[in-house]
Order: sequence, then structure tokens, then C-alpha cells
Amino acid sequence: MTTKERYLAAKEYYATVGIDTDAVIAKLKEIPVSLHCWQGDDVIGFDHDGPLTGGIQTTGNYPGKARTPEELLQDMDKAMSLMPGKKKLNVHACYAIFEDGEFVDRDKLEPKHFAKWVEFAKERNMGIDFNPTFFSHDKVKDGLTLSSPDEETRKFWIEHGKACIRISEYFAKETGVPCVMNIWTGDGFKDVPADRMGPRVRYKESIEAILAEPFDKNLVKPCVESKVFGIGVEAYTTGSAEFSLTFAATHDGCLPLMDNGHYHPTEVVSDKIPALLAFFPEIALHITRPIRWDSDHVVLFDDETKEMAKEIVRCDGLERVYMALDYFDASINRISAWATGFRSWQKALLAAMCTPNAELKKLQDENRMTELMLRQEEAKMYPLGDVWAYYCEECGVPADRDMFAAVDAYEKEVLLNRK
Ligand SMILES: [Mn+2]
Repeated sequence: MTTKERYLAAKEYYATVGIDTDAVIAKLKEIPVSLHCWQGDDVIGFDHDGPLTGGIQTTGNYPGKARTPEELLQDMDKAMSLMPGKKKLNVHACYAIFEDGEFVDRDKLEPKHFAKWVEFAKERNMGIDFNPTFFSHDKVKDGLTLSSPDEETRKFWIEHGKACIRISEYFAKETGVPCVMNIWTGDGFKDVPADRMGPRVRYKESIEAILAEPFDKNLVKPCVESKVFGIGVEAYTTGSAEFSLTFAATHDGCLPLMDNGHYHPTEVVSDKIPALLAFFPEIALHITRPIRWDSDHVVLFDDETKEMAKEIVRCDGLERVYMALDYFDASINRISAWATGFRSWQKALLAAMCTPNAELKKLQDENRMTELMLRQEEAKMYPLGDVWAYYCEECGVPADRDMFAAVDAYEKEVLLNRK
């Protein structure tokens, strides 16, 4: 059987449970998912030579890492050719692209330093999301930025945040797509602090100072991202879950951003999505895969990934949740890592949209829990793989079974020649 024939059989099956797979595929193709540029070069960027800091770390030394803007954009293009569905670019401020011999520090960044990203995005009909980079920099003082007790340090990073607001607005105006601008810092302490509130009050005032930069709320969507701990920041993070959520709730136009690698290991973001959607008009997500101490493994098509997508779809939240990927793995082919994570989230969305959610909800509301359990288990064995394979074919990207050959060929032709 061809992919199309298998799809037509699956489509018939799904129709018996009330799901129109043609409509699902048409809709999925239009849902943007933000693709992080930092998987391509292990979160290094172009504006410094130093190591990655701020409580995050890449592990592995797989050959072929992108070393220049040209290489990174080339790799991103290759990775995107392996991903079905609509993409939006996600850029960190440390990925400013300077002219030869030019350099400005982060507090002085301007839209022109991101003109090449805009050109790249516009040629591919993509919007752009943005992130100030509050790490990997010598002005991170004693592990602190926006919450530092040192006024000069705070001022530098506030100016960086304001510059990023201006750049975000430039992205939105150029692409015609709103720019989600996410504020995350690794501020915190390795061991038990004596003052937990002081840094948080300073952090609050610093973010308020950043958001005082004038911007159009329809164009720029500022977010605050929480984190429970980082490497070397085990005892305390300034931007805890409660801090970030409360900040967003009390500041008009500011969205909460949940990274599902940033919580205690038994907490699940899938359950938090409907809780936040009950209050916030819009929320943002970083989609990743936490393992023990690490928050940034490549996203797979696993249970919690599926559950997060299900909650977004069930809550009718596809237009209210800004979805961005955030992971990095330097131990495997980086193009494969990029594409696998994106494809996994696409699979999760597809699975969620191919679930008879209204029927299942009805069973819950009528307290028919025995049948609910059986129906939910049944739904797991629907012929999703046949729909997925057809969706990939429709989007002109490889099927799962052809993925390795595609990344292996690029590795041999391009990556291994980077010496
Ligand atoms: Mn994140």
C-alpha cells in the first residue's frame, strides 16, 4: 500500500469516531511553532567568545557545529526541510549579526544587528520571536543580572531588555507577525541565601523598568519565564514559578511563560495549561524534555508531550498559546536533534487533534469513568502513524523511516567538512 492508500484507510477509521483528518491536517499546517536558533550551535551565539553560563549547559561534542551566521542559517534551512508544518523563528539576542569588525554590547543592540534574521524570516514567510540574553556575559555579576544588588549591573541589563523591546517591535513590523519576547534570567544562588525577598523585589522593579519602554501591545508580547533551579543555582532562583506567574498576572500585557523543564520532576505543565488559560487571555510555552537535573533534552513523542498538546487542543487554546521549542543537545547530530524535537511536537498536536475530545469530555461530565478509561486507551491505538506519514508527504518532508538517511547525507556532505 502507498502512503496515500494507508491514509485513506485511516481517514475512514477516524470518520467512525467523528474525526475529519483532512480538516485536521489543513489546520495543523497553519499553526505556527517557534523554532529556536540555539540548537544549531549549542547556545553560543555570535557576540562573545566565552562559555555558556547562567545555570544551563550543553553536553557533548558532536562534530559539525555551526560556527558562523552563514553556517547556522544553512543548518536551520536543512533542519526546516525535515519538519512538516508552519515555523516561526526564535532568536536570542546573543545571535546579533554584526558587520565585519563591528561590535556593540548588549545594552546598545539595535534592530540593524538583526537585519539578516529579518531577511531570512521574510524570505521564508516566517514571524520572529525574541529573547534578551541575560547569560554568557561578563556583566553577569556574582550570578545575578536584573536582581543584582549592584545598581550598575542592573542598569546594564535593564538597558539590554529595553533594547530587546525595540528590536522585538521591529521584528513584528517587518514580518507582520507579533513578536513574543521572553524574559528569563538564571539569577539565583547555589546555596541557602540570607535574603530571598530583596532579589525578587529588585527583579520585579527591573522587569517593570524594561516594560516601561514604549511598545505596541499588539506587536510585542512580553513574557516572564520561571525556573525552579539551574546548574550552580540549586538553592534559590529569583524568578521562581510564583514570582513569574504573579508578575504576569499583575502586569497588563505581560504573559506567563511555562517551560516544562523548569518545574519539580513530578509536576506536569499539561495540568498547568488549563489552570492558566482560566485566567490569562494568552500564555506562552517552552516545550522541552526534562530528565533529572537537565531541563533541555530533545523533545520526543512521549506521554507528557502528548498530554500538553492535548490540553491546548481540548481548551481550544491553539490561538491563545504561543508554542516555542527550547532544547539543545550537543551529543548527537544537531540537525537531527532540531528536527526530531519539532516533529515530535507536530506529532503531539496531530494526536491531540485526532482524539475525540468532545466525546471523552461528555463521558467525564456524565461520570461514566469506566467507559472514559476504556475510550482513552482505545484512542491510543488509532492509526495515527498513517495520518502522520501522509501529513509529512503532503508537506514535502521525509517520513520517519527516511529521516536518518537525510541527516546522515547532510552530515557527510556538509557538517564533517567543517574543520
Ligand atoms: Mn525555556
